[in-house]
Amino acid sequence: NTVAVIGLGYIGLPTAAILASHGQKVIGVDVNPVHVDAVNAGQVPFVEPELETHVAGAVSLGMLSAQAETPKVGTYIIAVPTPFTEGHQADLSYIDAATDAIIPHLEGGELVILESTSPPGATEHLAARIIAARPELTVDQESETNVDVAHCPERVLPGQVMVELVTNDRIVGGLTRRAAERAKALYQTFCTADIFLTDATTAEMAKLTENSFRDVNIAFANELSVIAERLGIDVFELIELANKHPRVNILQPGPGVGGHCIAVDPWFIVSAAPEEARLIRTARNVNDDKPGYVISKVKEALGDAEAPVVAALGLAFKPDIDDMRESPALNITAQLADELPDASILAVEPNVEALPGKLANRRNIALTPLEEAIERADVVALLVDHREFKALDRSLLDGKAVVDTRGTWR
Ligand code: SAJ
Repeated sequence: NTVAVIGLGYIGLPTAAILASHGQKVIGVDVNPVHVDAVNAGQVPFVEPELETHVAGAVSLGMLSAQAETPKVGTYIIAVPTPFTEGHQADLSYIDAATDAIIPHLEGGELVILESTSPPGATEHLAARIIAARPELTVDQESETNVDVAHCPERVLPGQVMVELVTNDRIVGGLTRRAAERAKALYQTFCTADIFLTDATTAEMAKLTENSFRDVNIAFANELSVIAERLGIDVFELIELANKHPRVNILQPGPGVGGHCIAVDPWFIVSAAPEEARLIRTARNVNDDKPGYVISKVKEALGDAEAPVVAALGLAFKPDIDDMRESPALNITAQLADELPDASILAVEPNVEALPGKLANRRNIALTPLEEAIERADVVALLVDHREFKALDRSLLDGKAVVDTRGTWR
């Protein structure tokens, strides 16, 4: 029984590789030829520790291959992106396209798993799409000719994916009990933790709830940072002390929330229940307002210096990675360059060799080595707590105005 994994990105490729290295024959499917060619060469087109070892091993054993066309197999896992539109609605077009590519191959008896993070109702939507195209099939009965449909959201942390795929508990939501049981049996081939069964909508909401919990908690920390500034106290000390309470566990403030998960998923809950999701919406707005606040602090620190120089430390969305998706550090740096046309913005990002496309065409931004940027800067803005910044010789900061959004140099 071969498994087709549709979407060879940050989640699909690790899932394909771990299944294949646990004895499952896997065909990876991707519309992007760069991903297909990389996988067939045993390589990984992005940074994720340990992943390449799994991919290379599985490809050389003939257990994993990649192609552009969706094949006819017994089990499908859909792991394509679910971005949101301008109006904060979930964009299901990638899921629809993947489903449409599967539909002609179905004859009953298959298992279709939606792994992409999805708004409530997406799994039922997928099933309805199958039935609309193929009314002779069923998805809601436990029979020989039934197509079993389940939602199994991933919950792995970028940077630790290969470990967390094995050790994290999982939630599986089936449109039927049998669909959930079959999906559980597949994930049990590599996952050593508990796998809990529920219905599809609860599974969808569980994933969104986890990321919203984190977003709300970070918003609380970000709001505290602005309050502390107004009161003239150190927010990092404040949180450290409050967290000494046995039932308090506040997260850390920063320049905003980035990545493609925590800054996105809460909107799926808001758009599903706009009247009710008041706290979740407000938290999103609090976190989205934080980059603007940081920009105002940098401008304040510059005063009316002529031809000012700003060192912007970090572009990634979190420490020690090269991922810049939805990164507040990247957006702050771009916006500083736009709003301060006479300033030189010295961007420091130890994890990349060139400025990303979004910054590359601005004449007043230059990718600069750390010590040179600090030496030349009037204001140093610490946007990401990369290990190189934590290790900085603090005496280099003497006489500089510092906006330390992460509390790294307290
Ligand atoms: N952040 C803070 N303060 C904190 C913690 C995080 O400002 O105290 C910021 C980070 O700097 C970053 C953003 O939040 O900009 C998100 O980073 P993260 O490390 O919290 O999470 P992600 O986006 O890398 O991964 C999350 C994880 N979800 C949870 O921890 C609940 C991961 O388990 C999910 O699998 C992943 O989202 C996903 O794919 O949904």
